[in-house]
Amino acid sequence: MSRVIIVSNRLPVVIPADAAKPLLGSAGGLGTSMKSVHEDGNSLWIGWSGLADVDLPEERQEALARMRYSTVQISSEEIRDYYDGISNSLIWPLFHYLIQQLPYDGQGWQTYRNINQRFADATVAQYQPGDLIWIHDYHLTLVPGMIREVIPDAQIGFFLHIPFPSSEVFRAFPWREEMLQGLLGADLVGFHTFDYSRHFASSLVRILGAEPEVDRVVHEGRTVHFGAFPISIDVTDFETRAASPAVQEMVQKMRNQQTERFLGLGVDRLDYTKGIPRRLLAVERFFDKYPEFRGQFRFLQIAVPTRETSAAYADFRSFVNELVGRINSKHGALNAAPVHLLYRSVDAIELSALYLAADLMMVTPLRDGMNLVAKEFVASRIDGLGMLMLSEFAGAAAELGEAVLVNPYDIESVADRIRDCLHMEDVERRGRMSLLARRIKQTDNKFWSKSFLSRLESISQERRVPFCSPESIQVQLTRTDFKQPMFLLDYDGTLVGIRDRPAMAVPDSELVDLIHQLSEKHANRLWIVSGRHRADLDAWFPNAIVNMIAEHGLWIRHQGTWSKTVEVDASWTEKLRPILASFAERTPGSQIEEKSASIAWHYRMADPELGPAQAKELRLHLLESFSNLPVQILNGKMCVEIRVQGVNKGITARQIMDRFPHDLLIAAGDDQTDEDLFKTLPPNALTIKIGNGMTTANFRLRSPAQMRTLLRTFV
Ligand code: GDG
Repeated sequence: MSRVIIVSNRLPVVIPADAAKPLLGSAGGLGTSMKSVHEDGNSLWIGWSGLADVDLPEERQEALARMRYSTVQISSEEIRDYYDGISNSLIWPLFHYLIQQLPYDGQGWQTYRNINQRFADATVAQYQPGDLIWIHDYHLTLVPGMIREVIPDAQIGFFLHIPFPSSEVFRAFPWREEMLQGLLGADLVGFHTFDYSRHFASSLVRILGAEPEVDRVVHEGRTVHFGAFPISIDVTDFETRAASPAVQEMVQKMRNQQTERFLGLGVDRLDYTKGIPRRLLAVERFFDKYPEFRGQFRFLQIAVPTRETSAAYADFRSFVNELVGRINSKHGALNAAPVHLLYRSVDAIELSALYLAADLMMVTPLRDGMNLVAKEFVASRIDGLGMLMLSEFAGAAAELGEAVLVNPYDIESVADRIRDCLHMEDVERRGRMSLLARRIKQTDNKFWSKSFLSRLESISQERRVPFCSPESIQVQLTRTDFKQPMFLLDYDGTLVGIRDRPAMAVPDSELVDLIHQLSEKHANRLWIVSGRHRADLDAWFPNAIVNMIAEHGLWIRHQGTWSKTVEVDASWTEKLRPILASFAERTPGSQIEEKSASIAWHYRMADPELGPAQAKELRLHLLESFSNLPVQILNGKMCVEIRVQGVNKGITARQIMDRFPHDLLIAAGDDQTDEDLFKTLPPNALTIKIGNGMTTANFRLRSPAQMRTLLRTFV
């Protein structure tokens, strides 16, 4: 396996400010899950030390280097904008669907950019060819794109540890395009669940106008893959700890001290996404409805301090405290409080003992990317007992279906489910827990990291044709001694931009002049090679000096006269017309275009998700029902075209090339029909793809404007 460069906001160590004190391991989802990758030995971890405005002493730096950690420095002012501001006050609540938590100004984006650039620079500085780069989480969404700019061939993976929200929510993010562009710098973007992956694809369609498939999208000539890679825990580690004498003794002690029959447990960072207030309200409601459980059930909430500098979190803490006070005064007795809130973290032994001692584990976040506590609880229950209550809104719910799933907003029902869990028969409890345990054992954290990294490594290194400039193509040309260049130029998307309606793509006078000048200077060697109906091209270039191939090669206009290249039977269009008409009817904004030997359905103006979905269905339908007809189905840009077989741009271009002498071929195009042309040209031809997408061309330009710049040099 190649070396892995792990890049995350924080390094997984706590570095005491006092240089004399030793480094400590830090708890937390990301750190523990990536631990196995780092422990395998062939990796380097880049991250912030956790100490702002501190230059680490040399011995510290050396100790970190020995552990293969490399630090990125961030000042406290930058932390305020990049970490507390954009990352935790804007992206965190928005991605957890808590739009009302967003601050009004959301300042700090420039700092977020700068820090992302710093992480990218630090990675580039350490990079060696062959490395796999794995970037983590919402603090660093721009880093993939920034690294890609400098190392176009790098293998870059990105994993998001929080949910990716529905595109309807994501679109509220002020720098949404920039963030998506940043993420698309990766080769593989991983999420916890298929839902998040689907939301991401939807945002690509709606915000960038991209055309993703279910697990990939072509972006700037590269295929970017995305998908679900549910994170997990070190199951064996939790099982072993649960069986250890230290934990077993502690469990015994807890049970002996407990006066109530049942213990309920919550373990979370004290974050507003974790659903602690509603969980407490459900416990209150449970005591209201089922008073027989007073003195029989105690609920212990471990609330780990988090992001304490933020005002929102301080207010939240006092709100939770008040709630606990209210419930205890309502349902408590002189010597017993039914709810116990511990505002601190516990050590690993205590945590395992609590997981084992609990009769009911309540994991009821309002939203959670995955939630590892749920998995840790299951792994710790080596006795096969206890019950997990899990929010439908945690990513873990997609995997842990045998838990008691609840809607945390439905307090009444959560209260009822608490009672159901406590009353559950042991047979059912053991049945559910053993299925859960088996599942998480099969897919532990090693499985997670391996499947992500091997997918990243195996993503085929398809031929990458990067964007270049017209000038760099010219530089290549100066090395060629040519006198008679021949031009084979597609029209839509190559000489003019793609328009919403095909009829709007009229050439401007600058283009008409350019084509006239080139046609004059290079007589018989400039050809517009288009899929358009000949009537359109006739109307736009009436001057007989311009030569053209229309309808994908079916018609040729030379010196103003049209001739057909082959005789075709197009009676099959009769059969297709009603089908396309029904799709046009069902897809507002789409339309049909008819040519002599083809018929096309355009969906450029349709809804950006409905259009492509209908196109897929239409293609399937055509493949199933018309496979016996002599037709070919083409996937154009936002268009499905059915044309007669045996006619394509390449076949007709060959006739032209044979007929008119030339010593250089320059062909340009933007879609699949132009690939037919590129494929038939000799290897020394200069082929140019305009825009994104797979291609066999040897150069790629960004836009028709760049193509025109190149053509001007031949006038
Ligand atoms: C983010 C996403 C996603 C908690 N209290 C103590 C303690 N912990 C440990 C738990 C667990 C980790 O912290 C918390 O992980 P979660 O997954 O529950 O939540 P986040 O911190 O919000 O993590 C989340 C995760 O990233 C990974 O991708 O699952 O959805 O929000 O490991 O055990 N550990 C100790 N004492 C405590 O008091 N020792």
